[in-house]
Amino acid sequence: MQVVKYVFQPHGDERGQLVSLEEHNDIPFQIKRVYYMYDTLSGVVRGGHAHKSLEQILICIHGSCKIRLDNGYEKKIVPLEKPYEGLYVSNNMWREMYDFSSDAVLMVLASEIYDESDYIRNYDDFIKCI
Ligand code: T46
Repeated sequence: MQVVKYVFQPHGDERGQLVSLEEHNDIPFQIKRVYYMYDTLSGVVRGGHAHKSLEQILICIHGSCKIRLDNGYEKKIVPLEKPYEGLYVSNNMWREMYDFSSDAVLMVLASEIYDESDYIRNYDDFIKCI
């Protein structure tokens, strides 16, 4: 499985850093939704599902966490700990987010608006779909 990690360009100066993300230039899809999670409790595992068509970029803009990706054949663990790195997560990819630091803010750029019918929440159903 190929892990696609984007390294964005920080525009740093004496005041600090700024990262700008433009759809199609920096992000390989039209951004229809942005959401983020914070105050994640120690030991929590989020996700545990795949999507039929949603594509996303996960950016841990503060703190750190780990992402477990599973395409049904292979599993990979990807640490996210830099605010200028983004992990591309395609459709048909089982994902779990875990090992959140207490200060972690995980921001997600999504190619579609929220649609519960796009979720595959049962692992056996996921395996049948791929
Ligand atoms: C994903 C991973 C990385 C909304 O109302 N709108 C939204 O856009 C989202 C994402 C969630 N919600 C509601 C639905 C639930 O009542 O927020 C609650 C928590 O959502 P969920 O349990 O799906 O969160 P995670 O962290 O398990 O998964 C999320 C995304 O849902 C999912 O698409 O890929 O982050």
